[in-house]
Amino acid sequence: MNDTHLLVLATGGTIAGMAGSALRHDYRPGQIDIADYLSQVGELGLDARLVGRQIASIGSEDMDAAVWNPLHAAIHEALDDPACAGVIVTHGTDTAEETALLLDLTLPAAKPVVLVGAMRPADAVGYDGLRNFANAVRVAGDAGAAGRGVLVVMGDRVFAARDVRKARTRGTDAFRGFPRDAIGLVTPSALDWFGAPWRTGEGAAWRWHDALPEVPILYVHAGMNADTATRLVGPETRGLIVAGVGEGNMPDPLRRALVILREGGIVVVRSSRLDEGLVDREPEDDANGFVAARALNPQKARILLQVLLANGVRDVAEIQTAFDRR
Ligand code: DAS
Repeated sequence: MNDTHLLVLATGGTIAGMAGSALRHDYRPGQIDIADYLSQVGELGLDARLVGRQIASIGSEDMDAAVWNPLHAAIHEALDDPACAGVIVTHGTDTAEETALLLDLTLPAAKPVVLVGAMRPADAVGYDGLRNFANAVRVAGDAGAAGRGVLVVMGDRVFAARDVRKARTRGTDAFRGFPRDAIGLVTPSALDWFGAPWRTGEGAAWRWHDALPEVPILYVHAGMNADTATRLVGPETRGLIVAGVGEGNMPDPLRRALVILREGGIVVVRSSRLDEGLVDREPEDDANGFVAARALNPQKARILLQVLLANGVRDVAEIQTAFDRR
């Protein structure tokens, strides 16, 4: 008997959320467990054998190492299991981009790993979760999804982990990619890829660590006082992400305070608080000892820096190379 299957790892989120009424705006995420969810999905008649496992039942605003560690271990095990063709992770949309990048940096690209969520709870009028889930099954079951790293499926579109971001608080088209937009279009019955896989045969880029170093984000604004930066940094802080204005800019007193922190061993990365903010390296970065985040937004720059630091990478040039990589 062919026991090839897709593993579905559930973490909660709006895709498993319930409002108690089809018209209510407020709701509770993570209310439907994966066994019940998969029995509803069974009625769609999807061409796939789905095996479910509950990892957590949280809103993704609470996502942290307590969920990431068992999630990563379960995916790793599934990637080693010849009977498992791919993995789907149901996830809240608020921090899906962070989990996607963290997994992308630390997992091999041999089989499809797909995150999926919903913008409306399961009992809402126009629930988008079932369609997104059916789309995720199509993507995770497609051999052409391998070699593209971790993917996020939302609103009939497929995004790569490095590009994806939640860009709107409401609406079923809340996700977009930057600098590259969707890399595929999907419906429950069709899948079109734009371009070829780019990570074919690649192993994990970085080793997994159960505990990641402390890296706060400093959100820059007009009239900012340099003390805000020093107050943010504690004895455990190893790096700092600056969500700068425009192209990662900041007031000069703040820059000087960050240079002192840098000299004390804290890695400083300049990103932008703009939604589509490309921050390139500038000559002053050499003098300051800063890193430019390129196309990563502050929350994703934080994940990359945490993974690099956990892997013992401290050298600014080496860190810059990891930020430059597509
Ligand atoms: N409750 C939020 C979350 O879990 C929103 C969502 O899932 O869409 O991220």
